[in-house]
Amino acid sequence: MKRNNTVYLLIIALVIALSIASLSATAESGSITALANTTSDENGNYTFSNLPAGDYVISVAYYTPAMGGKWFTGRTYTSVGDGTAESDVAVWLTFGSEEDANNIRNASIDSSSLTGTSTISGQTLAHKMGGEVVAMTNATVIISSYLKGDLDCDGRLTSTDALIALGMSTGSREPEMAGDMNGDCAVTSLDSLMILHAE
Ligand SMILES: [Ca+2]
Ligand SMILES: [Ca+2]
Repeated sequence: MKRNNTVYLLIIALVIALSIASLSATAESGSITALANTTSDENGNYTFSNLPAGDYVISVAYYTPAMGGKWFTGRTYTSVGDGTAESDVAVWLTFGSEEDANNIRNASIDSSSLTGTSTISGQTLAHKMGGEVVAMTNATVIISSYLKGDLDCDGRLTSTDALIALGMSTGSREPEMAGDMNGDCAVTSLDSLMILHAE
């Protein structure tokens, strides 16, 4: 009887610990720290300069009062070498949530690491109904650095990230290019293995 009680208490403690962990994960997901922000021009062009070599994610938010007011969001992963320029990095926008758009628009900026000489530039684009490509002008564009393979965004590569990548490779999760370790533009079980080995 006593042993049963102990097991019961342990299970309750585990459930509470897991709930707290998931709560704090939700609370953190809203805040984004970016290296820089800008607004795309009248042709949808954006440029970020003074970047050090590294892996970057570019996030875009756009609002249109048309159709009763709609938010668009988009994200592109890219890398740049030391002192080089990556041009034509397109960010494709689709209908997004107001919450995601506001997280991008309200991102806090820490530009202290912008001491490099690399440049990333491109266009913010969307497909009109019917497939025609349009440039999204005056969209909010932010750039953040990220650790390749860190799919739970905790700053480390662990077996959790490998499991998430495995889920992406089997189609049970939406693939994110942050999980593409070998740069072949797909998340496969090989990427999952590479994350596990990098641990
Ligand atoms: Ca991680
Ligand atoms: Ca890959």
